[in-house]
Amino acid sequence: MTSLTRIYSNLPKLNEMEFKELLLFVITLCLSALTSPQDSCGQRPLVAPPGMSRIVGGREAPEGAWPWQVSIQIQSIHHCSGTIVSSLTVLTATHCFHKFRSISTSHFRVVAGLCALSAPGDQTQIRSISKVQMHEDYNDVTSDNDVTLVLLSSPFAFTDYIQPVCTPHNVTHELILNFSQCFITGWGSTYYTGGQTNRLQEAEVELIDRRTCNLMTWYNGLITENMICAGLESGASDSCQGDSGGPLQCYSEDEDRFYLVGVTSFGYMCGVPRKPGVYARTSRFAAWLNTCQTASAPAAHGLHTGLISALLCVPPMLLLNPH
Ligand code: 4AZ
Repeated sequence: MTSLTRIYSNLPKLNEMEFKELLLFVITLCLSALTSPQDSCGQRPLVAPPGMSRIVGGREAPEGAWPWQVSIQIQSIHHCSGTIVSSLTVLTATHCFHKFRSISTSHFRVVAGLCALSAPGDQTQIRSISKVQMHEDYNDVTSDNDVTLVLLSSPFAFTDYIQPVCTPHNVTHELILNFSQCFITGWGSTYYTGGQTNRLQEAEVELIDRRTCNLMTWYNGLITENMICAGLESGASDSCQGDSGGPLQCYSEDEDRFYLVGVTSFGYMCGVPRKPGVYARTSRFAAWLNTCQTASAPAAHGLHTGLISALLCVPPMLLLNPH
């Protein structure tokens, strides 16, 4: 008698077909709960909506202000930032991993609920990485498609200090969200060639349209449709070395939520006039993100892919005719 059959026989009220359907339903529910974006996303339980606030040109972030921000570390040293998009997945930049392809993922870790890099506290959760899914079309010369999905070995438990961000469904959705304010955050330098900062910094930035950003005196055509520029023309607010992979997040007043609009990618030095930070535009990667998250679900659970596929793809004939 197989263990599955034993379970069936212990559930006299369910016939085989009903049991399989129930199992299928429960598995699908569990996998999607862990890897899909949450219904509750982009909200920060500890901090009020952004008021008149005005990295480079930033300030220390209040505790719990950016609960989706994580530090991706190599042997416990901050390497890049990332953003929690579901309890099991973190979005970051491909250039954070591309040069380190030969380093085993076991040397990396993802740290959430962190304010000071040197002082992880009671609110901090640390996870190892089970898979790094780099964008297949990443171009290390142009930085096009600079997005990578990091799959965690076990899920983050959401708290007031650890929450997922929302992601736009597509470019149209990004436009209709009509963002009122955007912020960049990170532990990167506060000036070009400077060191990391210990406490998380935040700075308000403006989204800059691609036509302006591609002007000859700005980036002269380097900005692809998969990128979005953000900063100030003066260069007074900018991301810098060490901020890579981190969030460009914008607040929707209508929805009272934050959306991940960009992933910190590159820029000409830091804080230079007409050379704003360049971010991978998340709305362009919504379909990729969905596919990746769905495809990674079985791996995330250390479950046998074949078993899961078999369960998820129970032949309809079998369901209709259990005997
Ligand atoms: C970097 O090296 C980097 N000013 C990130 C952002 C910017 C420049 C450099 C944008 O990680």
